[in-house]
Amino acid sequence: MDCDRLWHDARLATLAASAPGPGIVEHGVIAARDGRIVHVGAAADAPGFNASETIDCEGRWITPGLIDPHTHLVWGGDRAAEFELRLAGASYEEIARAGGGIVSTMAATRAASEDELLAATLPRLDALIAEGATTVEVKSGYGLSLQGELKQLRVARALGRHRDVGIRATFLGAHALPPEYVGNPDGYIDLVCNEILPAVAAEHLADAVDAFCEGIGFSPAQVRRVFTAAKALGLPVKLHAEQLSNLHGAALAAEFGAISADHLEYLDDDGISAMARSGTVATLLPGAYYFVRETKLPPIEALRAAGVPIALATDCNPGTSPLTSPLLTMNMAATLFRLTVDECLAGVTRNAARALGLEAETGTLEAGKSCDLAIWDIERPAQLVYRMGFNPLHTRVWRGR
Ligand code: DI6
Ligand code: FE
Repeated sequence: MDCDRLWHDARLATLAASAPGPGIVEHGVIAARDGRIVHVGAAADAPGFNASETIDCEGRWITPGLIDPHTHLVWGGDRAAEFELRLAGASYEEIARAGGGIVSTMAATRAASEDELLAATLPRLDALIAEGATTVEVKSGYGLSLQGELKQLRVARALGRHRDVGIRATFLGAHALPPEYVGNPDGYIDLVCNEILPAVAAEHLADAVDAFCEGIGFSPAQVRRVFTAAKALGLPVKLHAEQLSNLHGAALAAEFGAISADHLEYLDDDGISAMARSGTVATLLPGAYYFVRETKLPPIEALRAAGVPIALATDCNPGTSPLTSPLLTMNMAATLFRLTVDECLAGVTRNAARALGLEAETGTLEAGKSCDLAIWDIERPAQLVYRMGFNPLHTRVWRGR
């Protein structure tokens, strides 16, 4: 078999859905051609290879490249002062209602140029990449105006030209109410649906549409309008649902065939059944749970019982999760949410791909998929979840390189 590159003497965690657990293959090989995996499996069963380049992995572990399926990576300014207010006793919701929070980041993001935003964002992206991320979702939602949202999404797209990483951009115009529309949230939703979203779609700046369904965000009726507009433009939807309260957002998302519903601490049984029926991924964000000192756990056992796939993401944002570590995200999911090691691994690979609608493209080590690999200096996969603040990445491969 002809190939460009062949990795051998590796231990594989393929994460293939057809295999039990993380799909372990001892003495494994992976062959790639034109950026795609053309063969993966045990060396003993492999065909003969004619490879341009052969890489001896010396027994290291290979997993799929990691996927961070929920970030707000592009923002201007900083919220460390708000963090100090919270340490002094103010709650996240109090700060938001007092005009801080998301709206303060909006002001700083509007004030920054595209180049400034790009320069502020690249170090955050680099931190994800340094831990083996090969695909990262990036949301808008700090512009909250036509020009502001377009600017943020253009920066998200530019990230993929400045780094070797897959970027999925998500339009989150319905993230918070901008000051111009205080008292008139439906007027802002008109702007989102009738002006911003069509402009975003015309420039192909978004791969999906999201909204923040919450008391301090938008109502289910308003989200429904955004989703209806997204569907009319052929864009898949996802939702920030049940983070701080239960507005039955997950069920609404499922009704629209959402690829994911995210956060979900206050998710109820009806929401779980609806997600199971629609195949909507539950994207859990333990960094936000930790950082806002939430105490209500997402209903992990019920999600498991219903067979809802669970993905994990950093939710990297300046207000509730200034986290740029997929590895620490896994550790938090295990420690705080009691996910197993296998669930954590699937959460940042196979299920994260599904949460982005990329399950045919990446997220597992299988022939036909993009050759996105993370090669680790570890003795067993549990070490990726177990340690805190330690990065055993040896090599990262994106699209075969
Ligand atoms: N939920 C969150 O946790 C972030 N956005 C959202 O809808 C918070 C964003 C921020 O505080 O800046
Ligand atoms: Fe978020």
